Order: sequence, then C-alpha cells, then structure tokens
Amino acid sequence: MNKTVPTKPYADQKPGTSGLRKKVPVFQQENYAENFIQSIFDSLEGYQGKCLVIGGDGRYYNREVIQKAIKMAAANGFGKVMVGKGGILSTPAASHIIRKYKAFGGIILSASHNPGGPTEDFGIKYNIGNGGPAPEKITDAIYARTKTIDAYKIADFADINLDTIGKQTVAGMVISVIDPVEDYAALMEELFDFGAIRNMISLGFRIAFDAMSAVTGPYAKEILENRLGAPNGSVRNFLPLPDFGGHHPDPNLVYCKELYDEMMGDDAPDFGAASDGDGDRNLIIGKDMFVTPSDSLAILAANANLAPGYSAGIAGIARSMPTSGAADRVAEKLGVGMYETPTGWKFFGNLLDAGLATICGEESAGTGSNHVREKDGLWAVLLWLNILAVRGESVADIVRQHWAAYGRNYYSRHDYEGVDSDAANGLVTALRAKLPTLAGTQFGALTVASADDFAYHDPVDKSVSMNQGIRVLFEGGSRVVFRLSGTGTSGATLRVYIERYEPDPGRHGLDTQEALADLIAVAEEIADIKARTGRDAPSVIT
Ligand code: VG1
Ligand code: CO
Repeated sequence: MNKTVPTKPYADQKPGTSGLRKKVPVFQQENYAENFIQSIFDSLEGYQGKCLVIGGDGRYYNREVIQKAIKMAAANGFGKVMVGKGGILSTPAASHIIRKYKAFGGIILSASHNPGGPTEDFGIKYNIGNGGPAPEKITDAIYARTKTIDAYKIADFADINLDTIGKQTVAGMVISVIDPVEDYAALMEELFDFGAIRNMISLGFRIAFDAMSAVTGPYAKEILENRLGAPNGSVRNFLPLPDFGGHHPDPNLVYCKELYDEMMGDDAPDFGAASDGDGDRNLIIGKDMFVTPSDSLAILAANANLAPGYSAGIAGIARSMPTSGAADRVAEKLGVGMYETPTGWKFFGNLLDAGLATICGEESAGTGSNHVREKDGLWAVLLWLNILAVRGESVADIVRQHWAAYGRNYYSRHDYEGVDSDAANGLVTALRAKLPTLAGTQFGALTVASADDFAYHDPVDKSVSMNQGIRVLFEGGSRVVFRLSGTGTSGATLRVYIERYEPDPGRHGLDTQEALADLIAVAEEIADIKARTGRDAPSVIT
C-alpha cells in the first residue's frame, strides 16, 4: 500500500560539488532523507515503469536510507530497482550498472572521502541515465523543490533482504539484488590486458593496495588478487566498515602516510595505491616516487594507447580548472582537444557523451574515462598496471621520462579545513574585489598576467557556470587558485592550489614545497589567509 506523508521543508538541502552531504544526525531528522529523495523524483520526468539503481559506499546509515529509497521508488512508480548486495555499489560501479542496464538513473549514497560513523558524514547523490552525476540544471531543480516540498510518497512493505542476490516483485515493483562486483570486473577485463598484468605479477611485481576499509575492498580483492594473481594480502583494509575503521577514507599523503612511508622505505613494493570511501579516487605511489594526481592524469593520457581499451588513441582530455596544466601539454603533443571545466565530475559528462574527451581528471585524485561517467579509482590503478606491464619500467622512471619530455608542473594544494564560514566568505569577497587591479602587479620576480573568477561555458549544452574559482596567473605559466570546498560538512574549507611550470630538466628534482615557496608566499599576500582565517598553516597539504 502506498502512503502520502505530509512533510515540511528543510532549508539546508542544497547539493554541493557532489550531491547533498551532511552529518548523520542531520540526515536522521524526521523526513530529512525522504524530503531529499522525493525532491529528486519530483525534479525528474518520465521514469514511470523504469529502472532505478541504488547503492552506496557501505557507511553508517547506508542500509536505512536504501530501504527508504526502495520503498519510495515503488510508491513513485518506478518499475524496477537494482540494488547492490549489502547495499554496496562503488560510485564507478553504480555508473556502469546504470549504463549497462539502461536504467533511468541512480541514487548513490556516499559522502565519498569524508569520514563515516554515527556522528560523521552521509550523503545522497542522483546520477542520470548516462551514468553521471546530475548536471547543475537538475541539482538546481532538486534544491528548489526541497524548499517547497510538502509531502512524500512511500510504499508500506517490510524491509528488503539486501544480503541475498535475487529478484522479487513487491508492491508491483521488481527488486533485484545484484552482485556489486561482477559487471564492473568484467568491464575492467575488456579495457585492460589482464594477461600482461598477470604475467608481470607472476614474475614478482609487488602491489600494495589500501582500500581504507571502504567500498573498493571487494572490488580490489576480486580484481587484483583473484583475477590478476596478486598474493593474498596485497589488498589491505579490504572489508568495508560503516565507520571506515575510524579513519578518514581520503587517499592522500596525510591519510595514507603508512603506505607512503612503506613506498619510500627499503623493502618497498613496486606499486602502491589507495582509493577513497566510494571508490572513485586513486592515489598512486611508486617505489620512491609519489605521483601527483595531475601528473598521473597526464601520464595516463600520454600512455593510454598501450591498453586495449584505448588502443585507437584518445579523442581529447578534460581536466578541472584547478588541476595542473601537465595534461594540456600531452593534449597538444597528441593533437587532441583539451577542456578545462569547473571542479566536480558532473561537468565532464557532456564532453564524454559528445565524444570530445576520452580521459578526464581532477587534482583531487580523480581520474576516469568514457568507460563510465564517474571518476574511477581502480580503473586508474589498472591503467597504470597495464602501462607498467607493457613498458617494463618502474613508476619513477616513467614519471621522470615524462617530465623530461614535457617539463614538470610542480603542484600542491593547501587546505584550510573547518574555517569559520563568514571568515572564508569574507576572504573570497575581498579577493574578488581585488581581481581587476591585480594584472600587471609585481610580487618579487613574479608578475601577474591575469586574474579572474573562472566561468565555464559548456561547449555542448551552452550552459554557463559562474564563480568557479579565483585564479591568478603569472607570466611564465605559474598560478595560484583559490576556492571554497563544496563537499565539507562543518564550517568552510579554503583550498589554495599552487602551480609552477619548470621546463628545465636540471630543476626537476626539487622538493615540491620549496619549488613553490615564492608562490605560496604570494598567495598569502594576495588573500590575507592568516589574518582572515586565523590559521598559521594549512591543515592538509597534498
Ligand atoms: C572535492 C574535490 C573535487 C571532487 C569532489 C567530489 O570537491 O576537490 O575535485 O570532484 O570533492 O569528490 P570540493 O568542492 O570539496 O573541492 V568525491 O570523491 O568526494 O565524490
Ligand atoms: Co569519492
């Protein structure tokens, strides 16, 4: 039986960079999740009788919201839901399932790299039929609806057993509990030369993959250990835990310090990697060589043709604006298109659908391709392994050769987390006011070439997205970028992105923070970070 339940709107349901993210207790308020899910359905048209994919990263509150979403999908007239066993679907796997089974769309429950647990973070995101995050047009409509919603629809049936694979019909809707890994693993086998990778591993190539007690565990176990023959134990922290073992499932040098230290140590494996809460990010560390995500994007794009799935070459590369320009040089050399988008994967969807870009990436450890419409952590790991197997060189050698051929983009991101929101907004407002006067200004040896607030003109649907990050470009190609995070759940996070291009191979071995020191000082001078935020130093440097 379907019920229509009266409800009152919440004022704080604006989707951010990647869906709605809040603390669990916020989501546990009466009708909070229901309001947002109904607002999603109310913003869509034509889904009657169609299929909805539902899954999440297994974090605390995942199962509860999945039960609500299934019952609401039934009451709203979906014909079918496909849900991952145990409520599990990594973000890239959900994207693939939506595409493969031609679903109408999907609901992904995740707060990605944010911590999980009863007082930590939760999130809900809607993906459209191409498998990608809903574009701004839809997220704006969802937000507008959350402000006026007065009722939601829910079917009245007992909770579905999510732990047994199989199909049943309840309240007129088919509910199919699927293996979350199988289709995804099969797709990876199509794209990459598993034989070559298996052979490399059998000859003693050692992998250390940290799943960070998050969703990638079951995927990495099946693919790296079962299918590619990496010894048992190559995949660590592979059991998805509701609180990620109390850790922060963000694969960066701060939260993966143990792996980093191991990779820099005497008996380091050949290849170290990690993924985030929902499996869409990747960290790549070779023996004695951390690969910045921006360099990784460039190197993967330059070598993608070595993998069967990309043997015909790539059509173009897209990167988010704050991501370093390393990939631009690869696009130039390959003679393919280069696109610069705002932060967030939703901006890549149109470029991928139109065949303008094949490989996309973000500085925040997200890389992916046209195989799905999300970034994909394991995909990046497998493409690296495929390249390593074909080239027979170490990660460090490949990176150094890349710098020698293209120049090196020194790059770092400084995050100031949990800053007072008013202070952060004040900093941005003051910066914006300064923009028109910055061009031509000299800071020591650095001269500002131009300064603006990035606006994106989508070449496909012609939509315009304003205010996507303040960038100050210096003569010679260095730059600093400032923006506020759209994924945090407490206070504001200021991100400062710093980049310097160094063509001289004699200067490719510097320490990154030292190589960027003058730009870091200029960023402070331009934005007044210490005075405005009260912070002496960033909370996280990546
Ligand atoms: C961050 C990253 C951005 C990424 C987004 C979602 O956004 O900077 O590159 O797309 O997280 O990633 P923000 O607004 O906090 O800078 V995930 O892995 O959290 O879905
Ligand atoms: Co993520």
